[in-house]
Amino acid sequence: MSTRIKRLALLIALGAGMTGPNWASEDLKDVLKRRGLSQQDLLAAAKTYVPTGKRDEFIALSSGGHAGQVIVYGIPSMRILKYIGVFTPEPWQGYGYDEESKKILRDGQPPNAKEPILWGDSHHPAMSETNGKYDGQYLFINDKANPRIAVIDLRDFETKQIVANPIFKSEHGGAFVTPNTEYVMEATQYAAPLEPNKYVPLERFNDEYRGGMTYWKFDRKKGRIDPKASFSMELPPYSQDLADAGKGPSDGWSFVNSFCSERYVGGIERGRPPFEAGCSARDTDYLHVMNWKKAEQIVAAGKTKTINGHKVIPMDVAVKEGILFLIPEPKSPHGVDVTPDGTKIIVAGKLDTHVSVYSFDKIQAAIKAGKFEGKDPYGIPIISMKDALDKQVQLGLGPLHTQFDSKKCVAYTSLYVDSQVAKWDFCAGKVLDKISVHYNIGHLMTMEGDSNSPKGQYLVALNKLAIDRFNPVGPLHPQTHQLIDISNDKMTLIYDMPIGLGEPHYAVAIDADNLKPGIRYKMGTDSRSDSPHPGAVKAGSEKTVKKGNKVEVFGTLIRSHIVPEIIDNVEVGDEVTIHLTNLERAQDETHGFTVGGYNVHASVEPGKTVSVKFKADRAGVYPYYCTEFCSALHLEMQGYMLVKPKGYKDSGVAGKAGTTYTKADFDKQYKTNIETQAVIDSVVAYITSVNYKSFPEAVAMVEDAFDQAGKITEVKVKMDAAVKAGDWNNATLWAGQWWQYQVKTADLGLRAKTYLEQNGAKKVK
Ligand code: K7E
Ligand code: CUA
Repeated sequence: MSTRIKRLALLIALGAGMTGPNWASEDLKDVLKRRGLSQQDLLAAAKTYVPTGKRDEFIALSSGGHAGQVIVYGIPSMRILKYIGVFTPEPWQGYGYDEESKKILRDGQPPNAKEPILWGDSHHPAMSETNGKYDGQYLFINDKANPRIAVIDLRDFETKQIVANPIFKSEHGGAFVTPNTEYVMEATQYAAPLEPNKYVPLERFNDEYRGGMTYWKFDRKKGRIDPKASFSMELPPYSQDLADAGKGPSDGWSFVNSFCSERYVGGIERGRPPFEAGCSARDTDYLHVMNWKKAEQIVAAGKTKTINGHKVIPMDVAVKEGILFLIPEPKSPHGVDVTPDGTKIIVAGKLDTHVSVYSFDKIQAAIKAGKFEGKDPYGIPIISMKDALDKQVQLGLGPLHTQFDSKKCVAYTSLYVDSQVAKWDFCAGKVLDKISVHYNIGHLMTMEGDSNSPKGQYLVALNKLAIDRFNPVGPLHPQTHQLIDISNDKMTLIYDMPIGLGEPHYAVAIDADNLKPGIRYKMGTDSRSDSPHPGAVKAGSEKTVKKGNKVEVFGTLIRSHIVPEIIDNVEVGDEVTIHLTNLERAQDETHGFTVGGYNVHASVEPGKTVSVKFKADRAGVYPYYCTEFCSALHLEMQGYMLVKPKGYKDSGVAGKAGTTYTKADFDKQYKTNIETQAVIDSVVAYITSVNYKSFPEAVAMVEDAFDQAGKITEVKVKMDAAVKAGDWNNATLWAGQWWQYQVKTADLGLRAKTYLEQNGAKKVK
């Protein structure tokens, strides 16, 4: 380096206010050394790092476990994008704090629950499919503790519906979808009487406790589950576990594992060995094989019984109609996964070192030939294991779940006890590779791994224990998702992500290009019902209506004011409903709303209308405000609700205004406005000098800027009238409002300008 350039570099460094060690001059080698990183680490970082402003290839939707939420994150960066409120209130999104979302939680209350259930044990998300492929439209997820299935619309990532299972007391085998999302499957876990709130002593377990599989009919047009068109198949009290739907050649069939086919009822306190002993005594349990397409016809033919308003195919009918079969499987199995080509069903048993690969063709051949090894106590025909098995492959200790690669015959199985992932070939029946994970892996997930055409590339290990992986945060450790590169023969671990919500059992990941979320709602939409909101109003039509003891406010939100700003016709004991429409069209201009002390909160995204409702049961002064830092004058986005005591009489004493203004104040504000206009003009000049129309993001900002500027005319008319009347107070205030619109216009204009400069906008003539 020449002395001149060195001196120049020094000058620049000093100019930037830098003293001490010049970190900016650190090169890659220095950083590796300082941070103790290996070449391997560097490679992993390069594979996962997503530079600022760039986006991820895949979007994962993970169960939020006990938090009852869905966690959305990007792959390979593992950056968390959102938590979606599903089974539990989520304050940021106003989920459970506004009327529309409260209704969803209310409608999804289990029939045997009295108090509102405020948690969920969410396990398995499932992506909607069209012809066996992820279509990016809907996500379903189950709640094991309070048998429920939720529907999330991926246009806005909002929960639209929760359906409570009418007959189960516990479930696990959901949500799994059929290849065209005709049905969302939900299987029981712990058997119980199917009627709600019915007492049956454990002694009658075999006769009156039942398991089952519910087929929830999904109405694609409405984007909702149709409970009336849904049905269940009654199953023996065998603790049904995980399930999967057939695909390709096995489309129309469904499979569910079971454990405790011993039908043991426990009772340590009765001097009996515990469940764990009695439920794993036999060598085998049963894989249930069920024909849902035929079941559909049986339901249509009315061969069902009705329990709690829900259609159920009794076991004897299922047996008689030939839609229910059992196959022995190594004891206490867990995952059952249909291969992408639909020809094989892979079952992994926690207590067996093998995975069992069943052949769908062989199963069908046995059924056709009527070749059974016997019947279970409920008369269900049993296909022998040897007649149905394609092969067993020894993988390691505690195999649980299996996922698939884009490469033919390649599968990945989690090994819980070994804390490993096994990569293996289910056609050749051999192990290809193994990698250690940290620790005790449950589910694993490949990209679009449940579809008929998985994408390969990455695998996420969803581990049960973190132990020593992260900075300690007390006895309750974070949950961990580990990202593994599966694009080569050898698997490599490339990222550890702690998740501060537990326990995230399963996740699904979709190619980011297959998702097409919106950025705003049609003006006045109730997002939870996808319909026009009756409380929506346009700008200028805001009103407050009082009928008897009901006060209803039809308000709007836009940077940076709430209309109305004063709600003063409320008396103690009145029921207050506030509908708010966000008039913004700009991307990411969300406003929030709350009234202190009333446990209400709304997140109102552009175009949305939301209602909050409460009983004003205390007299007093209640400030309300916007809860999202939406603009420079966000803090001023405020108002007052005044709740009068019953029969309040005003003393008639007039108060004084906080500040009054003179002509000099007006002149000063006016001058400022003229100067601000010059700034706006220069920004406009820049924007129109480049090809901004080629940038949709910039176009949206420019449109929004013009929206804001467009409001100035009306304000100026009011200002002029005040000037004419010599009312300097109002003239100054209206001039101030004019300036507010200018500030917002300038803010957007500058944002658009920066965007254009950073994205290489070109000069036009
Ligand atoms: Cu294996 Cu609920 Cu799918 Cu957890 S379950 S691991
Ligand atoms: Cu709107 Cu802050």
